[in-house]
Amino acid sequence: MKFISIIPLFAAAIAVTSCVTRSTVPTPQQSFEKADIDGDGMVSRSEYDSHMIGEMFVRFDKNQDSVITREEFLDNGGTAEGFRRINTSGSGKITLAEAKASAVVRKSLDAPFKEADANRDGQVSLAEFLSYRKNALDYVR
Ligand SMILES: [Ca+2]
Ligand SMILES: [Ca+2]
Ligand SMILES: [Ca+2]
Repeated sequence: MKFISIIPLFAAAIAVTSCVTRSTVPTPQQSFEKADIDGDGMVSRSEYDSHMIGEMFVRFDKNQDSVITREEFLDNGGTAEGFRRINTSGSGKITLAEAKASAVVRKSLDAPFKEADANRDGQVSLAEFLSYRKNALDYVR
């Protein structure tokens, strides 16, 4: 629970994407297909992590320079402590590689993944994904 409070928006990441006003907003099905990197029709935990972290990264990186500064991180509701823990290099900028390698970030996805994986088989199916996304949207609204 401690990890989740450090990066509050990660849990709602799936829902948030469709609220963003952009011409390229994917449908939930397109998001699922994008997340399913190996195309086997299921999103594994590592595919899920990769996809979510990528989505969140884009959202946090307001000026789109491919790094997240402390300011950008805090602007999105992150904490200074969270930033320090993810920015393991201490450079003051989080890269996508750093975010994906971060145990803190991955840990913060435990709860949303478990929630999405309704039948607990360790994979998220399209049906589970759509259902989770729908519930998450209601929750966010
Ligand atoms: Ca897959
Ligand atoms: Ca940036
Ligand atoms: Ca499942």
